Amino acid sequence: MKKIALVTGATSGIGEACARKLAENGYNLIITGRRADRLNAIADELRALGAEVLTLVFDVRDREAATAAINGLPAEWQEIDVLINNAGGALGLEPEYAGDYVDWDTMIDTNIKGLLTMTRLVVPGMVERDRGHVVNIGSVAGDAAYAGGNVYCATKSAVKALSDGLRIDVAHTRVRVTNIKPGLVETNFSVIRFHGDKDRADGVYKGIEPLTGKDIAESVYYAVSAPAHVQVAEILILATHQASGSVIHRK
Ligand code: NDP
Ligand code: 8X3
Repeated sequence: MKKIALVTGATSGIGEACARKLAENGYNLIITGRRADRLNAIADELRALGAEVLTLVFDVRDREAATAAINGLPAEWQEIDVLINNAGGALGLEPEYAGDYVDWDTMIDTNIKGLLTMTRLVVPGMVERDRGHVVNIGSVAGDAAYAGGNVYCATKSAVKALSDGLRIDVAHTRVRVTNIKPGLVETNFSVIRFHGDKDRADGVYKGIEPLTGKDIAESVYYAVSAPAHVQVAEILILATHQASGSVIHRK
């Protein structure tokens, strides 16, 4: 029987690449996001790779909708083997004393509370079955703050703490927990951070070859395909000319 992976935020970037990598490697996929049209298009692509696919359209900030989606899974989709908590992003790059309240709340509600909700809904089944793997998409931003990163960095530090905490709480089971911490990955991330300003977003990746969603998916797959007795706790993946969240050499 094929394993089942649930990927949140699979309509774009890293989540989409993870879904594709897992479909290529024999997983069936539950893919989630807010954009139904994108989810359906990606589902068709994954089916062409041989996967069975279920799409769930909900906002991870909406706890009721998330609960209804997971508790309402058809019987054959309930035993989730891999949960990839990927949905999230950054909004703004203002100094902490000048940030936007709505941007702050959106990041905290999505990157921390959304991830926690999904963990709370999916992990009890993993613990009961004594198998499963939670992959949280953290960030180099969670290791140290950078200028203007303040709240986004705080949410990714929280992802590290929540990954470490969960790993402790499931240590009596065969459930594994991995925190993947990418550096600069060219996706829709910066376009969203800068509220649709594509030129400013392009500037983030100028003069450096950034990572791709596919590069991150390779690391995710490395962790989930490791032998059952091996728990990859964390992976920090940077572009070659990036040394940390704030040290980036540009040509
Ligand atoms: P994208 O903007 O390309 O993708 C973000 C995904 O998250 C989309 O599929 C989006 O789907 C989903 N999403 C966002 N908000 C919500 C929500 N409230 N409910 C449900 N889904 C949501 O960015 P990335 O692929 O780069 O980002 C994915 C993750 O990787 C994020 O957690 C980000 O913080 C992290 N990351 C990114 C890095 C980068 O440099 N790009 C580096 C390190 C970490 P939809 O709009 O359909 O809801
Ligand atoms: C995304 C990477 O360095 O832009 O988490 O914050 S960074």
